[in-house]
Amino acid sequence: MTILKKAFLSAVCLLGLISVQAQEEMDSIYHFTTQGNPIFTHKYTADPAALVLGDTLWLFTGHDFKGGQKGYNLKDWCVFSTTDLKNWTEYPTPLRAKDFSWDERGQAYAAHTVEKDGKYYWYISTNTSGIGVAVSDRPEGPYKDVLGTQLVKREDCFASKHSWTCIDPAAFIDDDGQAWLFWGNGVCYYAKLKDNMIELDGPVKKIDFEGFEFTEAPWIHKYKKKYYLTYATGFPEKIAYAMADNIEGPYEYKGILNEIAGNSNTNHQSIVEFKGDWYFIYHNGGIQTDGSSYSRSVCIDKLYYNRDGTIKRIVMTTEGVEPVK
Ligand code: FUB
Repeated sequence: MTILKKAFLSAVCLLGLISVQAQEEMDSIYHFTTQGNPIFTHKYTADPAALVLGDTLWLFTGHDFKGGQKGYNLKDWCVFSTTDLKNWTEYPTPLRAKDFSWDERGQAYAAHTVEKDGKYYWYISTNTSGIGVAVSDRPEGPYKDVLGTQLVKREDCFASKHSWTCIDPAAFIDDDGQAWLFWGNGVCYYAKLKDNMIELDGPVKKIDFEGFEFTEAPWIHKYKKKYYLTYATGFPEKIAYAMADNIEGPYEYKGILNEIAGNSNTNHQSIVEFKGDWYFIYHNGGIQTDGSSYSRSVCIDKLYYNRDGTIKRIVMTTEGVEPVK
C-alpha cells in the first residue's frame, strides 16, 4: 500500500467514518493470535470453508462489510492459515468478485477451495450470476478465474424458480479420486467434476429425502465410510444433517446439528478433521457493537460423534477451542 493511501485511510479512520482494518483489502501478511470466538475480530468474515493440508488448517472466508448494512455486501474473499488454532496468518486478498468478468453484481458469496495434484481450485458463488472456479498453485493464492465464464449457470439449476439459487458450492473429493460439486439455495444440486476439476462431468442432479428442508450451504464430509450432508435449514438458519452410504444417497435425515447462531440469520458451516479432532466452523453476528446478519464473524467449536456415527449437537462457545500442538 502506498504511503499516501495509508495516510488517507488513517485520516478516514480517525474521522470515524470506517475502520481501516475492517474495510481495506489486505495487501500484506498479517500474523495474529485469536482470543476465542469469533476467531477474527479485525474484520468481518463469513461463509468459512476449511481445507486441511498436512499440519496446516487453511480457512477461506467471505468478507462482510462493517455494521449498518441492509443486505449481504461482500466484495472479496479472504484466506487464513494456522497450525495450532491459536496463532493465525492472514494473506493478501487472494480473490475478488470483480476478478470474474461475467459476474453482474459483484457479490462474493460463499465459496470452497480444494486441492488436487498440487493445484488449488476455489469454487465461488456470486448471488445471481452462477458459480465460477479460480485456480492457483498455492493455497494462499493469488487465484485466477480459469474459465472466463461460469462453471454452473442459473439455467443448470433446473428445479428452481428464484434468481439466487445457484450459490454456495461445496466440493468433495472421494477416496477413489472422484470429485463432486454440491451447491444450491432452496434446492440442493450436485454433479460430478471431471478430472480437470473445471468442468462438470454428466448431468446436474438434486438431492431429496424425507424431512429435507434445505435452505442453502451444503457441505459433504466422510467419516468411517459414511457420507454426511450438512446444510442450513429454515430461516433464521439452523444447521441440520443427513447420512448416507453413498454420496448420491439415499440420505437419511438425522436432525439439527447447530442452533441459530447468535445475532445472525445465517450460520454456514464447514466440517473438518484436524490433528485427530473434528471441528465445526461457522459464522455468527457476534462482534459488538456492529455484528449482525450482514456483518458476520467466523467461529470454531469442536464436533463429536456418537458411537453409532451420528453427531452430537454442537455447543457454540465464546471461548472457542484449545490450541493444538
Ligand atoms: O454470504 C452470502 C450468503 O449468506 C451465502 O452465500 C450463504 O450461505 C449465506 O451465508
